[in-house]
Amino acid sequence: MPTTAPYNSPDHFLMDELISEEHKIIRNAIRDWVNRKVKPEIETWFEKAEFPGHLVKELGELGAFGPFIPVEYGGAGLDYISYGLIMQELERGDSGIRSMASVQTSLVMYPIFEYGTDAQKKKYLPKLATGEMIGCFGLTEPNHGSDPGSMITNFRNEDDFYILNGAKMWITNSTIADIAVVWAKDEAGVVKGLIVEKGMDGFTAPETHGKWSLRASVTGELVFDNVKVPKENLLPKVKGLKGPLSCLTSARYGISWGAIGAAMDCYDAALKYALERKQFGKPIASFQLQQKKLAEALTEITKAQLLTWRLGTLRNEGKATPAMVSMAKRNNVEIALDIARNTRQILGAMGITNDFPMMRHMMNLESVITYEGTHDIHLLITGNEITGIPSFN
Ligand code: TGC
Ligand code: FAD
Repeated sequence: MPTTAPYNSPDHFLMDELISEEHKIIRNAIRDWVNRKVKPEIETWFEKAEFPGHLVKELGELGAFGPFIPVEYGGAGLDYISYGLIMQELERGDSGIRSMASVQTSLVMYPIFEYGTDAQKKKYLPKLATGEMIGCFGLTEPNHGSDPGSMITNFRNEDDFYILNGAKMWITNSTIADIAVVWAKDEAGVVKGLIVEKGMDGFTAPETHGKWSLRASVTGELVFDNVKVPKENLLPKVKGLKGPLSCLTSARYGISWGAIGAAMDCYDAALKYALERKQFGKPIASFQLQQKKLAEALTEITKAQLLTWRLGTLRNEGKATPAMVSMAKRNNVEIALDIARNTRQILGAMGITNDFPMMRHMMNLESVITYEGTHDIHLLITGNEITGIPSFN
């Protein structure tokens, strides 16, 4: 059975010396909440394939929605290290909980804050920050995933409205969202963002079932059949693919921290088990092969921590490039998935049960390595950065 020993965050390179007292207070508050509210019940929600909706308001109270959005719009006005630490701790609980907060923060609040009118900011941001309102982000389509520039969802002018047609797929929060930030092409074929509200005629959001990953998160479609979207719902300050891609840069940044949280949780569970479980009269932690797995996990967690801390510092200074974010997202999700697989083996048969978190994290991370740009796409972004030659098409 899982041990009740307290949680010790791996900090082999004394990373805590690189963050402020305020950062530690924020991290510890989220960590404590995850320990009390997420970890004891997440396996049940995951097994039922249901999103723990009662946690949304609490996430809002904790400041997990829009931490870097200014206080005047309901955010917490924090820096990007704080945002990263919040994502790390939430994903230590479950990738689905972090997904909820990532989407709300980086894919809904961020574009409204960056590209919206003052009226849009005042109308939506404070309610999104408290969790009174839930948002989702529609970019991916049934036939256009890695290549969103080829999207066919479109809108045309009609009096005071735009008429929106098309469909989005694989959308986190779709069925529970009050608003959707939807990326669609105008009559000239230019990608623009629209805020579509639940209840608009012709807008439906069916749920996607049968996922073996992110089971404690809602995923679904967004279907637009001649939806009349008021013209004031257009995000006026951006056009072209850089609109949605800049939101992805923000979310990918958070994921690069989040993945470390999942890896930390697996490492912690495996270390405690290895010290308690005996075979051949000795703790299995005394066998070199198990020490190798633990030592490699700690090494990769430490490298990922250093990478994200530096990335966060650069993002605070406005110097983090999208290609840097891609490298960190790609690396950290890969090491987290490897750590989930390797630490699961340390537990032998016990590792396949839901008494321990490895299988759940492993299954979740299969989505995380796919969404927000697949593992392949992030490699190609790095290749493009090195050579100056895009090889996407
Ligand atoms: P490309 O010609 O390279 O770029 C078009 C314009 O966008 C700019 N740009 C970026 N801006 C900000 N951040 C980025 N990461 C950017 N990448 C590109 C670029 O400078 C250009 O600007 P301009 O001014 O010249 O127009 O575009 P491309 O069509 O060749 O695409 C390149 C590619 C393949 C890298 C891109 O399309 C891509 O990243 N594809 C992956 C798609 C993706 O990540 N989808 C994610 C959907 S949302 C999601 O998964 C949410 S999961 C949420 C959860 O539950 O946590
Ligand atoms: P495809 O683009 O069809 O790719 C299939 C395979 O081909 C991949 O291995 C890919 O790497 C490879 N490939 C594609 N192009 C190239 C290339 N040029 N060179 C080499 N290999 C290539 N989207 C949203 O808009 N909003 C959301 O909230 C959202 N939430 C999601 C939640 C979950 C649980 C999941 C699983 C996905 C979510 N997505 C969301 C969609 C996600 O972003 C896409 O799944 C992802 O971008 C990949 O698109 P695709 O699945 O269509 O795969």
